[in-house]
Amino acid sequence: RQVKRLADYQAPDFFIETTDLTFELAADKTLVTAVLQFRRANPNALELRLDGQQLLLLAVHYNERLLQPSEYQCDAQQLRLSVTDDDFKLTIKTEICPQANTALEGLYFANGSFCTQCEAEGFRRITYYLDRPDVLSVFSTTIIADANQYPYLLSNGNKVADRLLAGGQRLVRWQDPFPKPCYLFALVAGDFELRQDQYTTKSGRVVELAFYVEKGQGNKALFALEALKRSMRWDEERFGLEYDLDTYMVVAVDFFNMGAMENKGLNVFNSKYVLVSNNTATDTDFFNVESIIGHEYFHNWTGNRVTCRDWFQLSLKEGLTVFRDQEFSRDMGSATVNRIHAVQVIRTAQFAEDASPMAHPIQPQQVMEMNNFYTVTVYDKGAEVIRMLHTLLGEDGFQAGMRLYVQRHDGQAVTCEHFVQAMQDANHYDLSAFRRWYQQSGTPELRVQRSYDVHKQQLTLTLRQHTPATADQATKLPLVLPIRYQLVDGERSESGLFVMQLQEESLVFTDVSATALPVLLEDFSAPVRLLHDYSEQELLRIAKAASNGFARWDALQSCWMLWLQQYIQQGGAFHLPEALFELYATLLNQPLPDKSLTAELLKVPDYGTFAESFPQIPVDSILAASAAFRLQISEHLSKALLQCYQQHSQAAAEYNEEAVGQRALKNRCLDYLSMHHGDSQTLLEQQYHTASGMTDKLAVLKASLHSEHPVFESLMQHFANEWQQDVLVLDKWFSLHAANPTEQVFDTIAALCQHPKFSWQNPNRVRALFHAFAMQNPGQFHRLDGRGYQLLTQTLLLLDPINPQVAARLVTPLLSWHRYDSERQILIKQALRQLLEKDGISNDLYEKVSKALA
Ligand code: HT7
Ligand code: ZN
Repeated sequence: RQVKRLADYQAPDFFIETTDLTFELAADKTLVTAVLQFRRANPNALELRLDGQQLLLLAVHYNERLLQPSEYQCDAQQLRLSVTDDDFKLTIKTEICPQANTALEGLYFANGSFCTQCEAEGFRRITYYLDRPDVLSVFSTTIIADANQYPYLLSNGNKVADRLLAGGQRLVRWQDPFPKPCYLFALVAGDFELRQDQYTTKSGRVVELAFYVEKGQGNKALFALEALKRSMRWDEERFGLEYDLDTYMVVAVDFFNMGAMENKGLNVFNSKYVLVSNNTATDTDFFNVESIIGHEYFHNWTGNRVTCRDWFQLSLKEGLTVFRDQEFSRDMGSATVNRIHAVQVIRTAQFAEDASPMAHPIQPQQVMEMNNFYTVTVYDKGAEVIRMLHTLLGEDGFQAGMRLYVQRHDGQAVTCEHFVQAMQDANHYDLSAFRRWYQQSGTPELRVQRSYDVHKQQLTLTLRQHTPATADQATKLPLVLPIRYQLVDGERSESGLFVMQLQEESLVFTDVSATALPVLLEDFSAPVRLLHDYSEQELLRIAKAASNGFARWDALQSCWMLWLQQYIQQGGAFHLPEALFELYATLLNQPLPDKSLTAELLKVPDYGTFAESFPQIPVDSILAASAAFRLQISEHLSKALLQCYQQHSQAAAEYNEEAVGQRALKNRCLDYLSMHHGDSQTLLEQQYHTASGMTDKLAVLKASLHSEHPVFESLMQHFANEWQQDVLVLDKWFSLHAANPTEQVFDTIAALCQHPKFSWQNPNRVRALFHAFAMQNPGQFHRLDGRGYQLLTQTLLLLDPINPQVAARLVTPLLSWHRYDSERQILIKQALRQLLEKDGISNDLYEKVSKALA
């Protein structure tokens, strides 16, 4: 199997100046005619090699001449022909079968609509092409389809023709004035409900906004439509970037491999990230819709106008765009809680990826299947790297860098190096050492040692950084670490930024008392693991007193790790300290103005967070400790929890910061209260039946599941009856079942696979069941009889031939077998071998499984 390397990059031999596509759409047989105007870029290139997969080639014309099969070579991957002219036209006619396309890459037909997904390398499943992001072409698209069945025929850019043809067919033609790589091409055809609006840009351009959603769901798109307008305004105000076409279309579809896709002028979204209403969606769903709508919109500049030279540069657009969407979300809601959630992603999923066989830098150096590199490292660590640049350069310096980057590279396909260079040039700031973040994988450890000189009243911090070897890279070098700090010393507080460059450096504070406490890495100013020797008392002091909410939360996180270790050492005899209960009582009696933050502070970390602090994960101890911690809190604070619950039970049935915070706090209390089965039954039932929205309903189900409350079964039954027809809501029900911590889960999952709404072809359904099982049910997934691992393995064997991209994402929890005890290691490796031995395993799955077993 073939591996591609960044080091082997070569500029294209040919460019495609214009791409004129005609689609004659039918679900079983679509004809694609591509008229491609080529220009030679490399005078020495004598052969043109076009990518193509799963295509039936019908005819090739060179200029106007029909080529004979002897004049070209065509195999399962490429169409090759010799060319001597500098400028020439190829007309390529192919046939594809959209309804057989269950991989959902290229052009597929599902749920009555045609839809495309071309990133990363899906366009080659539509026609023979130079399917690489550094070939930018001006696209025109003609779509011909049955007028009744497919009233909406959409593609990128502006509509330039629309007419009825003989035989009930309709023809629509689109032109996109902006040259683009083919991964940004999109086509959608179907029958939808349309919601429209307008947005006037700061320079006065009127943009037509159009959302195409399933019939009957139009009202559920209104929040997304408003979120789009907020994104457009925000990007103008914060980044000075304005929209550039006259229309912006969003289509929501049910069958989609990921969250959404930023195709030029025609975003395609997983319906889960467009359709929300108070009744059917939780506050988290609303948050996700706003953030993903923003993310795809922000790509118009960071990704589309300035795109990637090759796929090794994916973080150029994704890291930067995640940074932009995080900043947007932060401006729309609780800044602190947004940061906490982003940091949790890094500390759990990203640190885990660094420790896994799939470890890679944000700019990967080699790839077998590009779809496997849409990772939390490229996206979220990539965003942290951009954030560090922002910290080093400040908002003004960062924006100056952005302006220079866009001005230099608009209309180009560039590398991460171009981005860093623009930041460097705009600020006259030497970023040479900083660049290492792009090529070095792994989680740096930053160890802090304190020493206090009583005579000089001087506190010295010795900082040492070390990045352990990763599966892909043995040797590591020191990195540039922007360390934001705050010194808490009685009434005095000093804050600043220390830029660490070397393996070991010192930070000295003078005129400070012996009890002065430095809070390091405020707001997680660098994506590292901080190792310190702070005592429980010191950490609780920060948790109580720090002015920065993030620092308070972070200190508590460190406390929880200490308590977990103590629990493991002492077993059931361990009791949480009185000081924690005092702190929690204060928070419950007088919540902070930011109630979402209060709810975060009151939370026992979840399994994934605890697990990530161990090189070898003590599954059973973590589960036992978490349950014990929750029980102790619920017992010690039952009165305060109930009071706080009651005080915050009247949140407005709206999505706004205050109401979201109230619900988060109330439902945190409910989660603890549900531990007392007898006392909480009425509370749970009452909240469930009188809930003014999905957040409160789901909170009841989660709490009763979490505490194995007998009311869970009957409420789940009620929920199923109520929401049978709404698949997005039903997905929540599937996931809850899959997270059932009892052995019953295996029979339930087997039964749910037969549910009329379950489909192996639909990624949302599959994820709802199996992602939830593997990620939210550690007790059953990691069973010592191997039943959990086998369930996932059998699922992957079935799913891989249907949708390799989704299968390869689901395999992730099996890759880190080395993180478990020897009994579990044997079981997981056995499961991985079963996968590898399967005939015809996809490249997607093969790359991950073979690395895990190497
Ligand atoms: N740029 C997109 C990444 C993507 C994707 C999206 C949907 C389906 C398959 C996909 N493969 C890659 C999404 C984004 O980051 O905005
Ligand atoms: Zn993106």
